[in-house]
Amino acid sequence: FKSAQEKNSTILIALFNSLFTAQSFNLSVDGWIACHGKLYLLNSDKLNWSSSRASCVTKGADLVTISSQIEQDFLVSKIKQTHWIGLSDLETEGHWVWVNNQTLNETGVQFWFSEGPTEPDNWTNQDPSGEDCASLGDSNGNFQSWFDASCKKKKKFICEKKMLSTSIFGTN
Ligand SMILES: [Ca+2]
Ligand SMILES: [Ca+2]
Repeated sequence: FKSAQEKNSTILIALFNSLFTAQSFNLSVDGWIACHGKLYLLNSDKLNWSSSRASCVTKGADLVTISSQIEQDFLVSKIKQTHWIGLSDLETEGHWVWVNNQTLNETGVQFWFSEGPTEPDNWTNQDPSGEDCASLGDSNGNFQSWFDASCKKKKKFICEKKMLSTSIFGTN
């Protein structure tokens, strides 16, 4: 037989579980979409890169980190316009780092545009400070690749966060 204390903890755990499940469910209804244990939000507001990141952070998330072909393909299938992603070379020109501090070598995948002019090109014609922030897709309909762009540009953006509970989505 369980002690009263054990019973209380069991009830507490059950309460927490239903809370988390309800929250995950609500978040997915509120525009968060689930894929392989992560939740993504495609924001239709257009903000510059750092404001986009701040907006994700206020939602308990961050700009998306793309670390696999599966993740890239999933996001490509969801967008029809250019979106900011969580990749920049703001600290050191040419050294691209994700918002979770992983480098492209560490994640092992990169999907820069390479048909014709190769990205990243740190183009300075529009913004003399160059291009230090990465987007998935450009304004010419190339949604399958990454482009570096001026961080001051206003774009839609993708937030990502870990799923709080896998109980209703399975354990992938
Ligand atoms: Ca740059
Ligand atoms: Ca560029």
